[in-house]
Amino acid sequence: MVSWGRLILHAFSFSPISDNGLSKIYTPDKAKFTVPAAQPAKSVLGGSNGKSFHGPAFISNGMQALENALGQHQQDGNSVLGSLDAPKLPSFRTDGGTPLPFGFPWGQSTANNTNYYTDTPNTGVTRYYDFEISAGQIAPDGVFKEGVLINGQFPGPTIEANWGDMISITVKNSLDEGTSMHWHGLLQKATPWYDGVPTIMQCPIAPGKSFTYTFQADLYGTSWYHSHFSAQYAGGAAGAMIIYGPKNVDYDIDLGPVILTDWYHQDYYTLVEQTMSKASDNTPQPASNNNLINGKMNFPCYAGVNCTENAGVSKFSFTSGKKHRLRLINMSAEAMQKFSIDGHTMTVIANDFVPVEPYEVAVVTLAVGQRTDIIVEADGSPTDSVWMRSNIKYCSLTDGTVDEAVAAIYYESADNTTIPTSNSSVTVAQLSYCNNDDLSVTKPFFPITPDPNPSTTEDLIIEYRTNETDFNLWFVNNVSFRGDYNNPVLLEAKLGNLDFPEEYHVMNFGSNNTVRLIVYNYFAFGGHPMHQHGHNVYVLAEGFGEWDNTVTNPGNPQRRDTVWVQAAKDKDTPAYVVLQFDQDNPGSWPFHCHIAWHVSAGLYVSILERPDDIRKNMKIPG
Ligand SMILES: [Cu+2]
Repeated sequence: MVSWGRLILHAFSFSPISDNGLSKIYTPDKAKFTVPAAQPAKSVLGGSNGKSFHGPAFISNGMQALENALGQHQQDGNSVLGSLDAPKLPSFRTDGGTPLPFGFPWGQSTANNTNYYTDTPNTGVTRYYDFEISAGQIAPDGVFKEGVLINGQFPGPTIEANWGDMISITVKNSLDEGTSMHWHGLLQKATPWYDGVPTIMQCPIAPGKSFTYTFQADLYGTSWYHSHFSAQYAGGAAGAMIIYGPKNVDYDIDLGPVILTDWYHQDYYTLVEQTMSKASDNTPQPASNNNLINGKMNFPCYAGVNCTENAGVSKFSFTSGKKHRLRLINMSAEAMQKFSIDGHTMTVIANDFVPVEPYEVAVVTLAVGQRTDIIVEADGSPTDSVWMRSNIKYCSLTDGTVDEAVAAIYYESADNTTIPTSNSSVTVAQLSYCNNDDLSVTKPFFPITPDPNPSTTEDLIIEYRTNETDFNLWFVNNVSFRGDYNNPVLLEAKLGNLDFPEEYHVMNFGSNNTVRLIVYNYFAFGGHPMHQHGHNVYVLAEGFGEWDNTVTNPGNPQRRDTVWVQAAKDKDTPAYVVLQFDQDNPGSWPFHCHIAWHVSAGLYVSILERPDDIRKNMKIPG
């Protein structure tokens, strides 16, 4: 239900059909709603050969030790993640002439004395990386497939920088199709042309060509980078990006990235074709075959699959009595990940790039694109071994064979080949609750009060419909996005061309100081992780039906860059989230669903912010 009061107000304050892509007073066309094709019946857990395996890691029955049948290189190429050899992370980088005023690269800034949106330090240091994107054979779960690799690795290399460093990355495209790389969550305040999105601010990097992105690490914490070309990242073209900064909580050991990925045995382009098939073909959305932690999991191999049993799960080490930081990143194509560690509670210290007042959870929920940093106190005994788990059974599309990734955690005196026997105390109710932590508990550590009276408010209505040519597409306010690789929005805006084809779905918010977006999801079969480029958004409220104007924690609401909007209750009762951002970053910024299949089918808008500034002041490198 839309808020009629506000829409009528809009009708008086704007021309009802404006040329800025706003205020078209759109109401959902419920008669056109499409019900997605039914998923095939799920396999029994473990698949047709499940009786040949035991335990949550699907170890073949003869095996009584947790050993990796495939070598690290066969599983994940050149990646070192997921092995006990993976390096622990430092508090910050000290190489490359890092200055340490007052003992830290960022000087006297702390987590609670500095607004990181306005006061990024300048370290004067640049971190250089060379990435080559190429196709290559990997077998993360023992099933061999051609992945899209970065420097021959899956997951890709971990970027490490200090807050305030410059990062310069030359991306060489050795694929036979285009590519581009997006640095998820960074604001790109000085360099909006290096955000890495084809059709919005750059042309794709052509096969055989290179492109250098140079930008500042303007926020700190845990994030990732990924190809923003088609659904390439679902084939593997993604990695962790760690920006060291002030700590909001003390801990002893940084275990580094814990990357959670739903996994598909088919190539990503086959899956995109599947999602884009004719509506009358009644093809279901792709279902994942497995789930990975740091690029590893076993698969219960069955006849007809090119597969190695006991391929290997990831292993981590705990030191008893110490506090460990784990940097959880959901790099999935579709899955909402429900993460837990048997017998251990977790303290959340950051969501996305926003440190929060610490709070305890039994399960961490991460929608696609989201990150959560946790502290886990190793309060077991020195010989303990326990399972780490990430479950996708209830809130995601799986084929049922494997619906939970596991990894082994070994305390310092445990045998590193022991099969843990720990059990999870997480309940089905917790695993089937398909939403992030309540907004009332997620309070940013550095408080900011948003403008209670935003300059403009826009409703965004999400629908799933069959179009005139028999394709099932996502619509936002009656437009399904299609971009043009040759005419990126930012470059057009620089030229003063603000008349965009409707399917670019440019929403020109002009020079408004603050923008409020009320996002209504009318799709009753799933939610959407909505990712805002160029900003952290305030998350003011969420719920079902019509927003009652109540804001959660109005003095300091949750902020993040990827916000889950739940599934609608039914076609008359949408789910909503109320978001707001300050227009302090001139540029063209995608706001899109991060589910790979949804963004491919049009769930995408381009927010054009301060086009006058872009035209007059922006110096875009040629
Ligand atoms: Cu979506």
